[in-house]
Amino acid sequence: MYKKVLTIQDISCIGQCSLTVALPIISACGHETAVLPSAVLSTHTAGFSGYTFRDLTDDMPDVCNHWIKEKIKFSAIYTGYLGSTKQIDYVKDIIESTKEKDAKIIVDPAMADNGKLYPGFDQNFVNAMKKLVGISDYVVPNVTEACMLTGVEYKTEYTKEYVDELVQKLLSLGAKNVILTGIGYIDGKTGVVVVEDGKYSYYEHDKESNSCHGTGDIYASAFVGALTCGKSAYESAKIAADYTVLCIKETAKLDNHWYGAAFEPVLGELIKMVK
Ligand code: PXL
Repeated sequence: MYKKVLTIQDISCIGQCSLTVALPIISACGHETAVLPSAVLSTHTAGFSGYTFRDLTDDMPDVCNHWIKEKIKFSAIYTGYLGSTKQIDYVKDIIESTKEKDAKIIVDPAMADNGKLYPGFDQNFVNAMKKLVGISDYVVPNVTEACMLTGVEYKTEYTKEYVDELVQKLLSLGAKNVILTGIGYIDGKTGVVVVEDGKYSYYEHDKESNSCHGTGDIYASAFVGALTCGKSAYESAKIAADYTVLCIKETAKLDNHWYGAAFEPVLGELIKMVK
């Protein structure tokens, strides 16, 4: 069935992240993709300096009211990088007013990585994000984001018990299902922990030696695309992981492509995987 997905995240004009990744990936999976930019930046904030940042928080109530007037509804709503703490309340209102009855709400709490918040975010933003996570059907954090949301200490080496604590605390925030990315227990491997309807599974795969910026957005977008095709959370998490690995391998072929991942040349592979 032809589904309508709304994604709310920033436009980084340059940087292969957020909307410039989500829109092509979800479209390639066969879904109509509506966008609500949370902010417009000249580039993303990781590695560039002097970027512009146009916060679109104040436009959101009018956008929401217009969509309510037009009776616009979505079968899935996926949020990523948001522009301000105040905006998170508006995003919650938009979700409540525009979701179809059985719409899936996917929250990627895109705010941190490698133990640190992205520039411009603070504890108030984290606290507001906890509330958005609380209304999600699927939350898709990396380990850093999971730690910030749950107050658990960030570690780079950990046990299954540590991961279990993160998962339980994310569920107690109100998230119905958890997709925890970047979980590796042994050298050379990484993977994703999926807790769907209370059932745990783990998809482990080889860890690529190069890492790229923007892979979290590629991962979450492919997950949303596959999930909206009717795949289970585990299947969607696996497809998203396999696709992200292809993107990282593609990027490794390039010289000095440091700011994002070359996801476009392998979109055809994603289309085959979600069919
Ligand atoms: O990839 C996450 C992301 C999205 N949007 C902006 C960012 C980042 C990560 O740094 O800076 C603007």
